[in-house]
Amino acid sequence: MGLVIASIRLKRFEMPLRTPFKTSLQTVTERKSLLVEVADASGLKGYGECVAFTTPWYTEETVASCRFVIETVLVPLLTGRTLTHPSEVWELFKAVKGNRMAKAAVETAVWDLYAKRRGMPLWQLLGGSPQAVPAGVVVAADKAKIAGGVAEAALNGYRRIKIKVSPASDMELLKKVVADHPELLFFADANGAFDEASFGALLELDRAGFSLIEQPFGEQEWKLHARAKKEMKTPICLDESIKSSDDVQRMIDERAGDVVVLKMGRLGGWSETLKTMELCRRYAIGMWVGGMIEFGVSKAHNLALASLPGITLPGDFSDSRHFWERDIIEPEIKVENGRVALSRKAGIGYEVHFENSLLQ
Ligand code: OSB
Ligand code: MG
Repeated sequence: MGLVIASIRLKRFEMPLRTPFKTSLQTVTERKSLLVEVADASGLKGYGECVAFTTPWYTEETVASCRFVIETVLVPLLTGRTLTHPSEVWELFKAVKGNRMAKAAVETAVWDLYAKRRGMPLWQLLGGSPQAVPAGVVVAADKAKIAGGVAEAALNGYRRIKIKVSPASDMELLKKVVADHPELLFFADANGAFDEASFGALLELDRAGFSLIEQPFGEQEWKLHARAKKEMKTPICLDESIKSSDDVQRMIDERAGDVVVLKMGRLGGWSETLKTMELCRRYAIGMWVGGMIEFGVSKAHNLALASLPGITLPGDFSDSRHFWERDIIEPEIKVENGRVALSRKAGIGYEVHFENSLLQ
C-alpha cells in the first residue's frame, strides 16, 4: 500500500523564551519556526519542525532559507509522489545540495505520517525501547546565575545538567558547582569558544569533573579536537562538527572525539541519523540526542530517537515549560522523576495545537 503525499503545508510561528538563553555565540530571546504538515489522500497528517534559527549564528541555514528551499524545491519534488517507505524521501532529495535542516523538516513529517498510517508509535516502528527517556536540562546563563540554575534544575528532578562554558568561564566556580552535586551528571558545552591560544583554559576545565565537554573548538578544528582528546581525561564530544555520518567517520579516523551529539535537523532527518547511529554502534562511539531550543514536534521526534539502541547518555530533554509558556503540542512534554515518558499513540504521539503560538 503506497503512501501518497497529497499535500504539504508550511506554517510559520513564533514564541518568546521564558528566559533569555545565553551562549558565547548568541543570546536567544525568541524563537521563530516553521511547522511542516504533510497529508496523505485520506487527510491523515504528519508533522516535522524546522529547527534553523532566524540568523545563521549556529548553523548556515535560517528560517528564511529553509522556507525558500522547502517551498520552491522540496515541496515540488514530493507532492503527488507515491512512496513505499519514508527512507525514499532522502533519496528523492539527493539532488539538492546541503540544506539539511530544510530537508529534515519535511522528511521527519513523512516518517510521522508513515508511522500513523501503520498505527504505531514512531519509537516502536524504529525498534526503540519503551522505557521513559532520561531528561537533561541546560543552564545557559550569566556566571551569577549558574549555581542557582543548577540547584533549581536538581530540585525539578533533572539528573543531567549541561552548562555553557567558554575560556572566560570562572573555572573555580564550575569546579565547586560540580563538586556540590555528586549525584548529578554534568556536561560542559563550549559551542566552539576555545582555540589554540586558550588551550590552557580548557585543561583547567578538564579538572572540573564534567562527564564530557561538548565542542570545545570550531566545527572544522579536527586537529585541535584530536589534541584535546589526547591530552585530556574528560571525554570530547562533537556537536557542531557532526553534519553527516561521514563527519563521524572522520572523527573516528582522526581520533578527534569520543562521543557525538545527534541533531536530526543538522543531519538532514531520520534516514541520515539512522545511518550515523549504525556507524557509531559499529565503533562503540557514545551518542546522545541534542536539542536546539525546540518546540514539541521536534522534541517528540527526538524522544523516539532517544529510545533507540546505542544512545548511551541523557539528551537535551527538558520540560516544555522550561523554554515556553505554552508548547505547540498536547500533552506538553513533562519531566517526571528525571525522565520523559514515551507516548503510546501512533506517530510522534502528540497532537499539534497551533493556536498556542503566535502568527498562525
Ligand atoms: O549547542 O547544544 C547546543 C541551543 C541552541 C543552539 C545550540 C545548542 C543549544 C543548546 C540547547 O544547548 C539545549 C536544549 O535545547 O535543551
Ligand atoms: Mg552543543
